[in-house]
Amino acid sequence: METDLSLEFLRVVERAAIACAHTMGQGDRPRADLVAVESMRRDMDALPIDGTVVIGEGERDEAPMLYIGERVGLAHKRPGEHRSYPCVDIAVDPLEGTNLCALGMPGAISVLAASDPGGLLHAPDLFMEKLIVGPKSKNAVDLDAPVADNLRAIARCLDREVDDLVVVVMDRPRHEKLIDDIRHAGARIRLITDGDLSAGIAAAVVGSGVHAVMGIGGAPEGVLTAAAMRCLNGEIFGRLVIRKPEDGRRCAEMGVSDVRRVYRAADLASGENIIFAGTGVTDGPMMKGVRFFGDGTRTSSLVMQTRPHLIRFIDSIYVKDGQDVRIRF
Ligand code: VTB
Repeated sequence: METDLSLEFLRVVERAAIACAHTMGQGDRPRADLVAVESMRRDMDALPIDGTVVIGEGERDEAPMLYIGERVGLAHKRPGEHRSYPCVDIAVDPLEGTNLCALGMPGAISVLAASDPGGLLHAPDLFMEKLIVGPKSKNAVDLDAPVADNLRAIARCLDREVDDLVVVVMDRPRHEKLIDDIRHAGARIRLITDGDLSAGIAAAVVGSGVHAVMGIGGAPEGVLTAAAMRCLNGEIFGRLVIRKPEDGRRCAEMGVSDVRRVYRAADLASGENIIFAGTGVTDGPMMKGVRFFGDGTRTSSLVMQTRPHLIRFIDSIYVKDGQDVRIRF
């Protein structure tokens, strides 16, 4: 896969973020999601790729666009053309944090990850137990260790006390014991209503004020987090949560044989060439939300790749045509 595709992917997430940012705070979740999906789907087809969606909006019968297995890109738009386009597997979340966008709350982002074929796990749409940490702590924690042990290990690696740590946890009844354990160990907690992917990215970046993410969230978001960790040298430990027999069957259909396996970033996103692109929809820890200023629109994004290894924080201004627009630094 040619990694100079990263700026093409940037445009895709920027435009999806702009599309759904118009719906911010309207309380209309389906619409917020739909406009992001439509935008991403349209732009994806203009890319010079032979793409396959491996993580998308759902199965073909439940999602009209960006369904798992959908072929996207110019290779499919212009099938008669005898040009070859690079084969790329794509994981998308056009609006990660639909609730956040619909309620105008912080942390909604538009994201995608891409890899050479086979480089992103085809994760079933189940829950995943997650432990996400930054580069310094990644070799000192264990998904099965007691929470207090992991917190002590992270504190040691970061050269601070446990009560200096901030752990992000999604505010859900299923996390009652986890939250108790973290409080008991003395660490601080930031409860979020949604969006463990954006919190996971923050955990891998020094200076974000987040030192770990713990708890159960979506498995597809886990794969996207893994792609980001590959670029940021952070780590995600993840294990699928099987709650009913169908979940096991679903895993088998998707080729997951060992459901108890603890995956790490390099298992969930194993491709040599990984690209990750995300744009803030509402303000978040790493990226500002979309700002409309009459004569233009400003976006804040993170575009990363493994080969060459490059992290870019990108501030873009889409300027309206035909006007004497002044650009502010
Ligand atoms: C999780 C989390 C996501 O939705 O998938 C969550 O990983 C859904 O969990 O970041 P619940 O079923 O408990 O609501 C997000 O928060 C947003 O997509």
